[in-house]
Amino acid sequence: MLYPQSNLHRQVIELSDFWDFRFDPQDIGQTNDWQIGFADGRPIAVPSSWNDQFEDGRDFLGPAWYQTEFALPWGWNEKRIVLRFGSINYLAEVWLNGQLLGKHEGGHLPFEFDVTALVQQSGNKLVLRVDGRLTFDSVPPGNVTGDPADFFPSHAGNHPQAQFDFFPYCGIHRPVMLYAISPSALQDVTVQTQFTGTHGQVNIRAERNTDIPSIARFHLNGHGQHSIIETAFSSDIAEANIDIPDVALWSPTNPNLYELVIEVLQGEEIIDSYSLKVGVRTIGVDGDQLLLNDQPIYLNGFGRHEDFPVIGRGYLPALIIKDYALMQWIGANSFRTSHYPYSEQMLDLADQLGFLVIDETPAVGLYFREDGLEKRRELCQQYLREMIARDKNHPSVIMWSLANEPHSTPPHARPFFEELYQDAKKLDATRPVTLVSFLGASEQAFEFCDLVCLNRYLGWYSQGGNLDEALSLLSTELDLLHQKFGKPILLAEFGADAIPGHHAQPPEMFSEEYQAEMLVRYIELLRQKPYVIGEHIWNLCDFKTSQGVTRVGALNYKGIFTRDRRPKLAAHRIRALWH
Ligand code: BDP
Repeated sequence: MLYPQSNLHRQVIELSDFWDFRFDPQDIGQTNDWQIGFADGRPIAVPSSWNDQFEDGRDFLGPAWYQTEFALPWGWNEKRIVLRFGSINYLAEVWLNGQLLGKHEGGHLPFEFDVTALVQQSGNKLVLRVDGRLTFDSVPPGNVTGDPADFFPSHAGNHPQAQFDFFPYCGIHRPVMLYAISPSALQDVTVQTQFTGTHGQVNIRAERNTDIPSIARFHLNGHGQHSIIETAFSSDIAEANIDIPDVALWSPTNPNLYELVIEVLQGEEIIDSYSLKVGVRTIGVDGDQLLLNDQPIYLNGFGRHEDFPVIGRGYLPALIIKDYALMQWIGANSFRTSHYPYSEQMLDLADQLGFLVIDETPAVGLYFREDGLEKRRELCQQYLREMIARDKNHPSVIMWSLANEPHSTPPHARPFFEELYQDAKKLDATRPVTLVSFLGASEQAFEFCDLVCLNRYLGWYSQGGNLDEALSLLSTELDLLHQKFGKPILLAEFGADAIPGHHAQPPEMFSEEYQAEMLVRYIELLRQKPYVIGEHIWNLCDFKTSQGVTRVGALNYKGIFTRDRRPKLAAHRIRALWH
């Protein structure tokens, strides 16, 4: 899926603004024809979560209604016009001028509709019904009833009820865009790269929805390279392999990017053009190592969240810049998009700044009771397809994560994830595929995943306050896991809550000293294990979650920065280790 862009042949406008909004607790909107337009709306900022914008409705998860009006810019006649939503949590239904365009389930991933036949020059009325309610068969799930053993550890008593530990923010979270392209424009581009010695190669596949005879012209520029290659479309596909005799590889220390421009020509006329940044790099697992450009790479970084006061999970460009500044200051080289795909801009900057990203689907807190399993399977497959379609061309994305902490002990969890693993490999054979688990040796998916990603909180949820015992257990477990699976291990989460300003010497739980000591001692241990390929601290920043007895102020305090991005003691200690 191509991110919209503006150039001589394409134009994009954003509909981000103040829209009209209504909560609909009795779910009467559809029967009262709100899809045509509704009265008594109040203003709301788009994009942003709705939860923290008002004095009422913080814990209300839906349904709710949005509406706005728009006119087309000058010159869009005879273009294909597409309406694109970057992320809506969780279920969106969309009407344009009273006509249903369609539905999309699942937040954090984009979807779009061709609106050419429905859109007018002016006075267009766009209406959305957004439902953030979590059900036992949604992914991620919420309001799961039944035997807690099926989904331990559970967040069942928390409010609002979700099967995961972050606030279930709802609403239109990323920009809404309207774009115009030629009816025979490019629909998709896939770039894969490889190299031998100093010789690089970029393989490009361009796709469109028509078989009108056309030529694709590929330009690749940068780092002394100026190539132009032309190939005729064979039906709807055109492919090119571009050689780079003296390649500037992409890596965290040298995030070299080339500029690829693809033009589509009908006769002499250029009818479309699309540009993309390309980083030439390879990634793979070999024995106990993770190899970037055939060299072992060690990941130091974080599990994170898209989360900030007032805006919730809404797109906030300055926050993206700030988080990269903090990660650069501390010396991180990587992060995981726990527990859902982050914005496209986050990945663009990872490409540019040289961060390695484990891209995770929204499948957090999955459980394996039979009821609803088919629906959960379809949603997981859909999310995986959508995530790979969106993110496949980013050099920064080095791995796909199928899920976080599924409750995957039942035997049928194995074929469930094996199928997803195969799907991921079919969609993209160039990246390792993993799953992040707390189960350890009993995680069935570790048998076929390319590497082991483990979450551990010894010294916190167990062995609380007793770091000597915690570290000794961790050491034994890591060795056993390595013996059993024979794969590299990433400690994908470890951490302790620290209330900012709370101190204790000797260190005690919840103090900044305890958090710092626990993280440093974990890292010292991990560095002694040759098969450990990385350490991802949980979490970069404190973040909002549902209310419950283990979450003071409805925050998870495992950040080594506060929610407003100030360092705790641990941040300074980790910086000394990572530089
Ligand atoms: C892990 C989860 C993460 C939680 C963390 C915690 O993967 O989402 O926030 O525990 O308890 O199990 O802090």
